[in-house]
Parts: sequence; structure tokens; C-alpha cells
Amino acid sequence: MISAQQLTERPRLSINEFSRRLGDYKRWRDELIEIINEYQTWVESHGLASGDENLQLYELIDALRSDKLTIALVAEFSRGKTELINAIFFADYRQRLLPSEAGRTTLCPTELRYDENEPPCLKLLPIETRKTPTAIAEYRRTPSAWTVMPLDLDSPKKMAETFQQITKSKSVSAHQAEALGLFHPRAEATAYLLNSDGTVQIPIWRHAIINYPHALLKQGLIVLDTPGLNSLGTEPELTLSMLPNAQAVLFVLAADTGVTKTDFEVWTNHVCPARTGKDSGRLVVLNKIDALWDEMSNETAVATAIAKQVQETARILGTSKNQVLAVSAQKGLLGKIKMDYALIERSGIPALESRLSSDILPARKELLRERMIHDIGSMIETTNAMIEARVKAVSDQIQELQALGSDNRDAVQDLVNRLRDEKQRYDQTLVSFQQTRAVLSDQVKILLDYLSVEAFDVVAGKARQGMSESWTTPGLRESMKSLFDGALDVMEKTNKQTLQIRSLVQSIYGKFHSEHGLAKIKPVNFSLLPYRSRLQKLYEEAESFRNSPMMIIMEQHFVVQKFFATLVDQARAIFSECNAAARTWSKAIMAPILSQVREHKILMDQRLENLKKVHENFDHLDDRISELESNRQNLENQQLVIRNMLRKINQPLPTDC
Ligand SMILES: Nc1nc2c(ncn2[C@@H]2O[C@H](COP(=O)(O)OP(=O)(O)OP(=O)(O)O)[C@@H](O)[C@H]2O)c(=O)[nH]1
Ligand SMILES: [Mg+2]
Repeated sequence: MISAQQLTERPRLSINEFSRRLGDYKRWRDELIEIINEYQTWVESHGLASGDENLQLYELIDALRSDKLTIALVAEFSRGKTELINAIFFADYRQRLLPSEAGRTTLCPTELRYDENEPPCLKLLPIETRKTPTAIAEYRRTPSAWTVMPLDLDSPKKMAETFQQITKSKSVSAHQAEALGLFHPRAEATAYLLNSDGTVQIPIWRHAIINYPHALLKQGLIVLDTPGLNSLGTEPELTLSMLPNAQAVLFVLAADTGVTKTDFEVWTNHVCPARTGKDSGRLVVLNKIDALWDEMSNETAVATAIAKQVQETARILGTSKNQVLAVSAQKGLLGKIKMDYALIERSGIPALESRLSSDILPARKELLRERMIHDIGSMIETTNAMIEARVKAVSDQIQELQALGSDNRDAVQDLVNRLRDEKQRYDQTLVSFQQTRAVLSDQVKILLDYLSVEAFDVVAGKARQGMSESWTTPGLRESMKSLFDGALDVMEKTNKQTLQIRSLVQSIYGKFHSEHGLAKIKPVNFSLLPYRSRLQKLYEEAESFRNSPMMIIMEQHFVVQKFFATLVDQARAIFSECNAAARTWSKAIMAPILSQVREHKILMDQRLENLKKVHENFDHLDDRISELESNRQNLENQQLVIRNMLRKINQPLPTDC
């Protein structure tokens, strides 16, 4: 039995659960930013900052600040994607905000997000822009290309009216529709667009962005609603970039239709973990289970029927039944509008919200945490090692001075001589270090040349030419293969090069450590794995497009050209990201040794200065020793601060978020 109190508490928690967890996630991210800021101020005030490290820290803070979490909804038309968005994200408006109707409703991909630098509005990109070679990503940077409609936040009714835009279509001649790549007389998948008078019904808009100050969107959530995917009208960017980059994809099915042939195709081509290589954050939502409630009056019979359909869905899709969640978006929305908690529970929406939080947020957090540990963990470790070296140097000096006893000028002179020798040897090492640095910078140049966008453009140019000369399936395959083989070959060479650089740096560190007692530091690693696997996935995506029936009909068409052009763009973007990461790495790998080398020289000069003073006047000895001791105390305090930061960064994530 559920008590009355539980009844009022549980649903309230469930309605806001995703929102609460997302809030926790944002707070956690803000704390990370604070730690980095604290570290940055700290290193600066202790004279330990270097320009390159500072830059890296700024980049990291920027990445954390602009971190977004995208949830995409993918399905055949009319499965209830938009209704699900209304039920999960917009129920507090107590009405259906986004248009959800029978038949094809959402006609263009619609992004819900919030950018505080812009007023609340609906931005629409006209369908005619498809004729241009410009990608949507580029249009995002061209405000004048969009039609902007303001949103009246005080009037949900007016907002809902404005949102009707994303359902708008118009009739054009078959010829015009074909020119936009939306219709093809021989393509079965586009036959439904044909009107009885021979005209073709096409969407007015190509892409929509809703800029809306909803609490979740303010916290960095982006919701991507998609129209049913048919491979002709679908933007290549959607399948090659937006969907693969979404942290979560909800694949929506309807209980009254089951898994149809087209549902299965959408699943296989765009969501299925085996194809996309992503299994975290891919959930199947079996919607409209209320259809089964109506059919059966007995609660147990309903539960059994739903469980059976969940099992059957999982079997057909080849996924586990845990990944399938049965819901009724419509009843969930209705329950929230009427505050009917029993209906909300029964709709299964709270269970879905809970899964969204428990599956996606921790995975995202772990990823960010790994990046943090990788990027600044090693920086802080190095700072720690440097302070340790300072403590050791000060302790050695104290011992040195304490061992002198009083008035032993010869011993002081001895020490001065020894130190001068040491300094001389160190200077010699520095000369050979400068030579090694020159070799190293040549090696880094080779590395960056391999990964340069210009070098990629040579490979891409050949492939593009090959593609445009032969728009036949085997010809395309050849060019595409040469592009990816070329790209993977570069990655292979790059990998070898990074290993070589790392071992060179390791030998430099080793030499300074063994010959001059500098702190032992492990040079940071550079992994090409993420870039390689993204390239590989892109290649597979292209292969599946090349093998699709649409491709055979559409040979020579600009839609095909556009797909492959987008493919090349994506590969180029991966290359340029990899290049930027390699550049940062090549600086980060040398930063610790450079600051240590500088530091060691200063320390030796200080020691020499100290000894000279004592040599001149033995009365200074005690003052020197107590000065050094307070120095050591200071350093030990610094060590505590830095170790504490290291602990904060490395601590495991709290289990509850
Ligand atoms: N019975 C029932 N109907 C639902 C449910 N969810 C959505 N519907 C109805 O199904 C129809 C399609 O819903 P939409 O939300 O427009 O579906 P969609 O997947 O966004 O469809 P497109 O925008 O065309 O791709 C609408 O009439 C909804 O009212 C549900 O849980 N139960
Ligand atoms: Mg829709």
C-alpha cells in the first residue's frame, strides 16, 4: 500500500527528477571550474605559471562552461516523439506546447536550446537553402539567413501558435521538389509527398531552433526533435554529425503499430548500438501503451501484455529488454497537466526520466572527469613535484649550513667551489638540452605537418575529384576508400611520431633527474584512439549510405554529392581537432621540464648567494638557517594546498548523480 504522503511525495520527486539531477550535474561542473580557477590563481601567485599552461587551463574552463548535453529523439513519423518532449520537458506549462498531431507533424529537425545572449525566439532556416552548398553548421554563424519569430513567454497559447511553423508545408512543382533533393519520381520513400494534382508537398523550413529559457535548457540541455527519417530528404549533417554526437538517443516506437519495416530500418541505420558503436544512452521507448489499457480492463492482463510486447520489441531489435521502456507520453502529459499522480506513475514517464538521469548523466560526468584528470591532473602533479623539489633543496641547504659549525671558512669555501663545479656541469647539460630541444621541435613539426588540414585537403581533393568524375557506386567506393585509407594511414604515422617524441622527452627527463636530481616526471600521453574510431565510424556510415537503395536511384544527383561533401567536411573537422590536440600536447609535454630547468638554475644561484654571505660574515649563519626554515614551512603549506586540490580532482564521483 502506498500512503497518502508517499503519493504526494513520490510523483513530485519523479516529475522533477531529471531536472534535479541535471541541476546536480551543473553544480558539479561549476565546482570543477572553481577548482581550476583556484589552481590558476594559486600558481600565478606562487610564480609557477607558464603561458602554455595558462592557455590550456583557459581552454579547459571554456570546454566545461560550454559543455552541452544533447538528447535526440529518432523514429518513424507519428510515434509520439514530440508528445514525449512535451510530457518530459514542458509539462509545467500545463498544455501541449509543441505541435503533436496524427500524421506527419514535425517537418524539420527542431532543436530546443537556450543561449542567454539571444532573446527567446523561434529561428527558422528556409528550405531553399538546401540548394546552396552551405552546411547548416555554417548557417548557424549567419544570422541573416534565418527567419526569426519572437516568443511571448507570458502566453503559452501564442507560443504554441508560433511553434506551428515547424509543421508548415507548401506545394511546389515536382521539378522544384526534385531540384531541392526532396523528391524523386522513382523513389518509393518520397511517393507520399505527391499531391493528386501532380504537385509535391514539401516543408517550408529546413531546420528550426527554439531559443527558450527553460530551466533544463538553461542548464545546458539540448533536445533534438527529428522528423521521420527518409534518406532522401534527410540532411546528411543530421545522420553524420548531429545524431552520432548526441549523448542520448531515444528511439521511439508505438505499441499500437509494433516494430514495422521502416521502424526497423531507422533503428538499424541510425540508432542500433552495433552500428553506431555507442550503447550507452541509446534507449528504446515503447510509446502509446495506453492503447493496451483501453483494450483490457484487467490490470494484470495489461501488465502481462505490456511485458510481452517489451520482450518482443527487444528480441526484434536485438537489444536487451532493460533498454526498452514502456510509456504513454500522452497520458504522462495529461497526468502532469491535471496533477493526477496515479496517472503519471502509470504512464511510465517517471521511470523513463529516471533512466535518462541514471544512464546519461553519470556517463557524461565520467567523461568530463577523465578529461579533467588527464588535462590538469598531470599539471598539478608536476606542480606538486616541483614544490617537493623545492622542499628538498631548502632542506639540503639547511643541512649544509648546519653542518658548517662556527667560523669554518675553509668548509664554506669548499662548498662554494663544489657548487660552482656543479653549476658548470649544469650549464653544459643546458647546452646539450638546447640541441635536443631543436631536434624535438623538428619532430613536433613533422607531427603537426602529418595532421595539418592542408595535408588532409590534398588527400580529400583527390577523393573529391574521384567522386565527381565517377558518380557510380563502384567509382564512389574507390574514392571513398582512398580517402579513409589515406586518413587512417596518416593516423598510423602520427601515432608512431607521438611515441618517438614521448621517448625523446622521457630521455631528457631521465637525464636531468639522474645527473642533477630534478624531480622525476612522467611525460603525458597522447592518444589518437578517439579520433581513429570517429573516422572509422564515419567510414561505416558512408558505406551504409552507399549501399542504400536510394543511392542506386539517386546516382549523379546533388543529394549524393552533398552527402559525400558533408562526409569529407566531417573527416576534415576530426583532423583539425586532432591537430589542435596534438599542438596542445606538444607544449604540455615540455612545460614541466622547462619550468624545472629554470627553477633549478635560480635555486643554485640562491644557494651560492647564501654561502657567499655566510663566508663574508659568520654572524649571518643563524639568520640564514632560520630564514630557510621559515621558507621550508611555507613550502610545506603550499604542498598541503596542492595535494588537497589533487585529491579533489581525483576523488570518485558521488554515486547519487
Ligand atoms: N494514444 C496515444 N497517442 C499518442 C501518444 N503519444 C502521442 N500520441 C499521438 O500520436 C500522434 C503523433 O504524435 P507526435 O508526437 O506528433 O508524433 P511524432 O513522432 O512527433 O511524429 P512526427 O512529428 O510526424 O515525426 C498524435 O496524434 C499524438 O496525440 C500516446 O502515448 N498515446
Ligand atoms: Mg513530431
